[in-house]
Amino acid sequence: MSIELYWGSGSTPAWRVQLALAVKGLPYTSHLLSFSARETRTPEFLAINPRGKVPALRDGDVVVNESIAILAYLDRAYPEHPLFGATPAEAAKVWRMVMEFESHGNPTISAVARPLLFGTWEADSSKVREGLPALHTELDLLAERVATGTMVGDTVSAADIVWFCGLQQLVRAATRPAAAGFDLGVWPLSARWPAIAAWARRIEAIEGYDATRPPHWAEGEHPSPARIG
Ligand SMILES: N[C@@H](CCC(=O)N[C@@H](CS)C(=O)NCC(=O)O)C(=O)O
Repeated sequence: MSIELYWGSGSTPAWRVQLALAVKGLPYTSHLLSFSARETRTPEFLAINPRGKVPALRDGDVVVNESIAILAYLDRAYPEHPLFGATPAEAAKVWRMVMEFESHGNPTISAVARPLLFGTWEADSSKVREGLPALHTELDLLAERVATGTMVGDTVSAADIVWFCGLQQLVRAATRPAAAGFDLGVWPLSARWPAIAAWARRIEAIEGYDATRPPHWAEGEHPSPARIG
């Protein structure tokens, strides 16, 4: 079967899937869709995902939407280099960390990052400041969880991938000029959270990592750091 991935530059859910494919060393056909050209809303793409969202993956007759479902599918279809642990206990821990990102990590990061990324930091300045203590608490917890190198077991799992992509969104926001007015205390990560920086370096060392980075993040007036670790 040949894997096809529909993705968009800067979509962290899509980045999760690209990283999972890199961890597993699976080749795929890339379909990069332009958000600005509304390529996620064409009849052809809506036939793949009626919600018009990337990532979407096709593998022969199987079509999967939703990044975490795609990771779970890839792990069942291509078990080498497991993403959801090697034992039932590890699987439970990976799922717990993934769901903690969705329930806690993502909203906490978004509260601070989104106003900086989407140009609303002036109107939302109190929300950004109020979000900082919770953000620092999440980063403290993440640092504890990655202190041994990876979140679960000793290989990169779906938990690492999901948290890493979320962290990337935070770093992109924290390295924007507008962030200077907020004293986020987040960048460079190594200043306060060296364990997180070391963990990020490990993920950035995955073979093929560079090809997974959102292409447009390397461009423009304020490119994101090529490495966060
Ligand atoms: N929960 C979904 C989120 C997918 C999503 O929101 N994708 C956004 C990009 S990050 C998208 O495709 N937006 C395009 C649009 O709404 O037209 C997942 O994890 O796959």
